[in-house]
Amino acid sequence: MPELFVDAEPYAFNFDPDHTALLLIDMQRDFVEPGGFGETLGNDVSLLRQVIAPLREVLTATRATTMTVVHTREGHLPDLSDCPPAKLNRGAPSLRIGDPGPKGRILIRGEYGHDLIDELSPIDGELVLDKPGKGAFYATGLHETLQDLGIRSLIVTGVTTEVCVHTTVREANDRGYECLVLSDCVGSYFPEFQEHGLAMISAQGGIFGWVAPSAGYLKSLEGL
Ligand code: C5J
Repeated sequence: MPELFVDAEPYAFNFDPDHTALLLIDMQRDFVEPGGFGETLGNDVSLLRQVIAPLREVLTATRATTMTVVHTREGHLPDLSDCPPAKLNRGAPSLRIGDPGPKGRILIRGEYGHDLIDELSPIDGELVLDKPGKGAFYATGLHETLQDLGIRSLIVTGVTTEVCVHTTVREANDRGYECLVLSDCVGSYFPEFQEHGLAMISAQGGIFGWVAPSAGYLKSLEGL
């Protein structure tokens, strides 16, 4: 497989598609649709929906390659045994994790609101990982799975930029993965966090990784 290049910040990102996975973080109804976890925390979920169209394009183009695709879902077991009290009791949301909401129990596995949005539904052969934390590497076996597949680089997308995307990129960086974050395929409820969250990844010579718009990634796939 040829090495591909993406024009990125702070400098070109190169990757071998056979050793690269596309990661879609938490594109769940609970975060991007009204009546879910994101809204119970007081957020305007419409801001995250801008990510859906470019991410769909990225997913479609990636499916035409041999690359690995991994979807994650943040959520908890119905008995909440994997939800630490510190997470359950944090803040003053209108509904807490596990409470019944319009899309089912908030952030609970198996509920309608917990599942991935229709626009980005996984297909056969794609991995779907349930995670109890913000980072995709915590208590999921993701690292072992990626190692078994020979993955060295990650194309990172999903929500939210400063929470689960950032936590995951930092975890990945410490485990030796090279991460390219697609700037228009990650979203935040806070425009200023979006801007600064992305800047923090590529600053200091790429302290956590690389950042580029999806157009650059899509262009690189034309080299296949
Ligand atoms: C949050 C996430 N924001 N997926 N989760 O609580 O970023």
